[in-house]
Amino acid sequence: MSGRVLSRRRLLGAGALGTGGLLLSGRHRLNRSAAFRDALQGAEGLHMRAQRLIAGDALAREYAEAQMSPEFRANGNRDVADATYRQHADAGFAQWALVVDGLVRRPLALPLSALKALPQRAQITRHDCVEGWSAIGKWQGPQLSRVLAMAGLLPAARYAVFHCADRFGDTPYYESIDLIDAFHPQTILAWRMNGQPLPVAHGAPLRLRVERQLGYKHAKYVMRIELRATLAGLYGGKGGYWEDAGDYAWYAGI
Ligand SMILES: Nc1nc2c(c(=O)[nH]1)N[C@H]1C(S)=C(S)[C@@H](COP(=O)(O)O)O[C@H]1N2
Ligand SMILES: [Mo]
Repeated sequence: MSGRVLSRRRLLGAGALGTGGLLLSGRHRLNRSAAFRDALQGAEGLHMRAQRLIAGDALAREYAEAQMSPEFRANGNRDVADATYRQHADAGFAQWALVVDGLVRRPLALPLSALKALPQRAQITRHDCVEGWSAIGKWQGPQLSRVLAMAGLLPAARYAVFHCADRFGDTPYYESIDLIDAFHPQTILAWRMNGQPLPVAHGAPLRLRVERQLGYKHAKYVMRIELRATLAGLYGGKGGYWEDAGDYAWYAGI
């Protein structure tokens, strides 16, 4: 049995949601119900601890090529207005580099060529968006753990924060994960999707895949990874754009 046995749906129980409620309704609709919101917040800590206890290092399910979705929707921002980003995109990201900094021994600036030269992991997984759609796609890139090992974490590092090139209004998109997910074997920095270089709509040149969590955690347009001791003091302090703006859960394990 997998860790999915203790899914959020089960922990919340049919009582709070009605049978299949979480599956059939979009997150925005669910958010309107105060009862649902309370149930989610109350269950969240339990859910995270239970998944960590029981699933431990369990892998998200991986699929066969034949199961890949014919269409993979692009969601959220599908392009980036930032002038520096646009210049890099026009140049095929040849001059672009991923910054890794914060609580690390060796801050890095890794060009795409360096990320492609690292040992690669490819995985076919299902992406679940809280807006009510899923798609199965193939992702490839180095494991985040390799990049973090190159940078060398300082003892106080607790979170990896992904700073993105895009914004909603004035607010940049960002996301964060703890070190358990950062070092999970399926957590990769994907530069390839479905056998092609990552398209701009899906987060070129680099996006996070953190396969045991919901879609909004999978930061696209990752420009910088910052290692931090705390999420306090960063934007709204809740660890992600939607966590700050939309009351989404920081721990979005599925
Ligand atoms: N930088 C950035 N990352 C993002 C988003 C975004 O708008 N900007 N949207 C999130 C959401 S809600 C989802 S479902 C997925 C969508 O990824 P896709 O466009 O490859 O389908 O990206 C996530 N990561
Ligand atoms: Mo999403």
